[in-house]
Amino acid sequence: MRAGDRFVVGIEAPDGRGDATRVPDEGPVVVRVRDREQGTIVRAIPLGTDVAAAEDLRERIRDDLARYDADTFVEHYAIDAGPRPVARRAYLGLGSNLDDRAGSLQLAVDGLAAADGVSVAAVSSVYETAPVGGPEQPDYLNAVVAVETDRTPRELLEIAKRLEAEAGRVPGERWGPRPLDVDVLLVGDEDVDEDDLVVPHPRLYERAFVMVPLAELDPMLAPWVPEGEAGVRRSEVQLALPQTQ
Ligand code: GSY
Repeated sequence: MRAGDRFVVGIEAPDGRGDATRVPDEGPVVVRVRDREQGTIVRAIPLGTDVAAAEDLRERIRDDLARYDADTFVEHYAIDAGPRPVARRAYLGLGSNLDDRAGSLQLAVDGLAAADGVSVAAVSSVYETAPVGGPEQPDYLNAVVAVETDRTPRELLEIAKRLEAEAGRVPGERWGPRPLDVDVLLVGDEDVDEDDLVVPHPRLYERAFVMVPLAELDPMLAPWVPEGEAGVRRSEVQLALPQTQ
């Protein structure tokens, strides 16, 4: 959980110098901290008419967002961040085509199970799949994991990025070979459309290497499943469902 990703800070002032319109009850100039995912105001600090003080405060809060973890920030600013979303089912796609492919997929499953607010509900079979897109590269092992989670899509993305880094992935060519890829495919019925995060995953329905394992976990989610689709065949590798989570 990174504080900077969960809150946004803005000034609301009557003369057009702020980020949004004024709310009359709270005075002319107000610094507001919003929950980034939900857009709700979690703290409003009225500053009278002092726009310069509001700008200073906004900068200080932004610095603290970058400096503190979310829990410290919430405590420091006496923020009521509201209830966590209820747990819902999410699906993550796993892929590996470098080094110890099976080991990397298992590392991802274990890492998901160990993450706060995530429990692994089911793991699909593992498939040996021909690479789609990118340069010439080795075949992939692919699987899909179902989790129960109260994490937001962005928090799941952060966990995914952390697991990829732990498996030795370094930023490289787009679509190029990688020891581990963890894609956030679906999170309940949430829709997210941000620069670096789109859920449902934008290429979900085009990719047999995702649809085939996803159909195994929930056939309703995979309306077309290319039985025996070229390039996707079941592997002998089996992933273990973590025992303690
Ligand atoms: O998007 C995931 C990485 N990736 C894969 C993959 O996981 N499997 C196959 N078969 N092809 C892929 N091309 C890319 S990029």
